[in-house]
Amino acid sequence: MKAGGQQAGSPWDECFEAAVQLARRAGQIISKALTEEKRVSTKTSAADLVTETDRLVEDLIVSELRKQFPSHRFIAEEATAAGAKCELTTSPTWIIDPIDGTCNFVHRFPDVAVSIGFAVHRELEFGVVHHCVEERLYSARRGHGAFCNGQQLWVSGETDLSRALILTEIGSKRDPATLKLLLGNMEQLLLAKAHGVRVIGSSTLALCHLAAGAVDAYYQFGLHCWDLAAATVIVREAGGIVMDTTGGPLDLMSRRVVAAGTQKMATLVAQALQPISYERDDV
Ligand code: LIP
Repeated sequence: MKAGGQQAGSPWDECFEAAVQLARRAGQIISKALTEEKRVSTKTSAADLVTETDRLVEDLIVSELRKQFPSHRFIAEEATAAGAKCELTTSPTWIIDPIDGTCNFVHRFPDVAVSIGFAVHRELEFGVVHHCVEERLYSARRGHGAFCNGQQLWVSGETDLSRALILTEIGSKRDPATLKLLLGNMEQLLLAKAHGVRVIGSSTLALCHLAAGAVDAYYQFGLHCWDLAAATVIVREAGGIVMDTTGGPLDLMSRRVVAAGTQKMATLVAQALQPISYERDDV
């Protein structure tokens, strides 16, 4: 057995092992920096934050992977913010969020994670998410199951919205029209008598909670492909559904998602939502 409870023998073994090692190294840096003073800047809005640790960790992960896999391509959050093209081609591509939950990180709220996804021919092959403060390493490879610290994960089988616990995230836009839609969507789910709607500040970790069966559904408008790539493999390998908010197949660049333990729950949540528009990642 290799890291994360996976079997050996697939062409991307070496890449997967590199992702696990780097997620752990990055996690040590983030955990140490969590309680230290930070230099914080904003990106697309006053709520879209970045610190020197986001950039340091991204540089570490990308430079190490580039050395090992020089022909591979990269989509990484801070490089994209600095102007790099966000394009998913058929080439082997790493999709990296150095710190998912940067706002949490800035406030020392401990839900922060490193997220490393890997796609080939535009299909997600594996994902590694490291909740560094709690030392939980989530991982999944296509066709090999999903694991957290070696323990296999399974989604919840809940199909009734009135018994569901649902996670969502707020996203970076804060204009009145967006907030009205955002709160209206939560209201619809609460009117449908969902047990609760929660926000934890990390899309990646929200999806990992779904994979672990701790919540029944997750949805968001405004997230990015690097928030979603690794955790999508983890949810699917735990038996869950990850799809577009229209009910169609997931489009990694569309900045919207509904995920659930069952197709029925995913459909019910999707039907309750009013769309909130965000510019695609790949424009
Ligand atoms: C953030 C997410 C947050 C979500 C934002 C954003 P970052 O990622 O984790 O939960 O609401 O849309 O993408 O900036 O912390 O990596």
